[in-house]
Amino acid sequence: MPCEIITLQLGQCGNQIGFEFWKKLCSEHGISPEGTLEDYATEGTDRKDVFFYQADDEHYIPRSVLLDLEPRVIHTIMNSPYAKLYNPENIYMSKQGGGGGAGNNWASGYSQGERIYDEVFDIIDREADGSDSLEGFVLCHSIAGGTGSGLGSYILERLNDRFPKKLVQTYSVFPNQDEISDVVVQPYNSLLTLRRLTQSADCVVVLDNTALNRIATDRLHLSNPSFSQINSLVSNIMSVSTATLRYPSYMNNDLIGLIAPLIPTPRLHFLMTGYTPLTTDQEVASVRKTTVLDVMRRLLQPKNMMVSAPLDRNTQHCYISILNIIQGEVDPTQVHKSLQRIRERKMAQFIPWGPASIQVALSKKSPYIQSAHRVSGLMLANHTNISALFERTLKQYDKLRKREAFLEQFRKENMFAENLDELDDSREVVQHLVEEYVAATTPDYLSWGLNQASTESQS
Ligand SMILES: Nc1nc2c(ncn2[C@@H]2O[C@H](COP(=O)(O)OP(=O)(O)OP(=O)(O)O)[C@@H](O)[C@H]2O)c(=O)[nH]1
Ligand SMILES: [Mg+2]
Repeated sequence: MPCEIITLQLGQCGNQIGFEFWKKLCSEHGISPEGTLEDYATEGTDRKDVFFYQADDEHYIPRSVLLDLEPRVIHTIMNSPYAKLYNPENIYMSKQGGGGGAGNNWASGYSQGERIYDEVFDIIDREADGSDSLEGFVLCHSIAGGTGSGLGSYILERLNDRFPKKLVQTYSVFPNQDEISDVVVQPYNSLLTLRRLTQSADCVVVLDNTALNRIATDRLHLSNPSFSQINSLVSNIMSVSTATLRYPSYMNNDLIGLIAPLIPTPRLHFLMTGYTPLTTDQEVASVRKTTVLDVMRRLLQPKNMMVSAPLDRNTQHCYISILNIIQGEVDPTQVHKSLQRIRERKMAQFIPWGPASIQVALSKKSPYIQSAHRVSGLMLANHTNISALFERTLKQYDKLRKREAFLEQFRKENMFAENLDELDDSREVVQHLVEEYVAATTPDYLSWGLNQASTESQS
């Protein structure tokens, strides 16, 4: 069962969410911040080797590469109790450009990628060679800044050339739309990154800062949530969505087994997530015994989805696929009954061109962590209205582009010096992606796809 995964964390956001992810994995697997096994964590049935490897002295090391074009965030990690966890050879902070980052400029991040290619891929190749059965890569980044977006785009392309048979999954943070950003070129950065996420990734888990902030404010009652509060929601999503790999049972125990059923056609590979119950849902715990049906029902409520796209049922938009990862004290016979109830009540609207089904994975969870809830669930959903996020980016992009605003910074880089074709091409790819999601709401989608394929091969 080949299922070793290398994590690449890029830029401020990528490294900050990566840091929280590793913290969480350590606590779930009983690994200390120095990488040694805690006394209470005698060899269990979990699979630590998916994300960690063991050094000669047996201590655990994350199969992780930390990259940034400025040193601040990685320095913070190196001054934390987890400093000794990481392999220092896997940390790359650029000295190019004075270590000043990519200044929120995709083009700068991308061209610095070209310059540091050898050094970065030395690390990635060594890590790949060191694993016994590498299944793929997980890349963590934001799409709106300069490093995670630009360097991230460059690395996605090169991973595809260099490891064409390996899976590439990303956890991609989309910017908060409710806050006035000081990054005026955000729509350019996002659009250019979305092109690579469409063309060079196998699966993108969308982490939407707009929705995460709203959930933290409205549901967790945090006023002005900090990144670290938001990131604890994120690390929860990341840990549960990898739980079936780390605590394997008979299904979904490798990355391909997890994502293939969710992604029936290659380009529609952007997933949204939902989680319940949130830690402050105490009302729930105190009024009844949570059941699988409760959890699955709540996962179908738009308010529990961590995405800022309307999911109401009065539109043409629908689910392409759903995987619910349920943890806790679950009676497996309840699963079947719950699915039946959901079907009878038509609680979820599915595509008209494929099997409409909710998959359920019952996952073990860490024996070392006390949970306040009997049953909890994470939903990974492929829903056509994820395209609302891309449409929003297109709209914002068009506004800027019409005024030719803030393009000087981009023109400084080779790629944009002569013309702006790269922007136009990216716009076309993203526009086409939106159209494909709309087509997926109709019964003719599969023949639409065939037509597209034949026009593409003619042109
Ligand atoms: N959820 C979350 N979002 C973050 C975090 N840090 C930054 N962001 C978001 O990421 C975007 C900015 O990207 P950064 O990751 O800071 O930029 P970078 O990749 O370091 O690129 P440069 O600094 O421009 O070189 C904004 O939309 C922020 O809201 C974080 O820790 N958590
Ligand atoms: Mg940065």
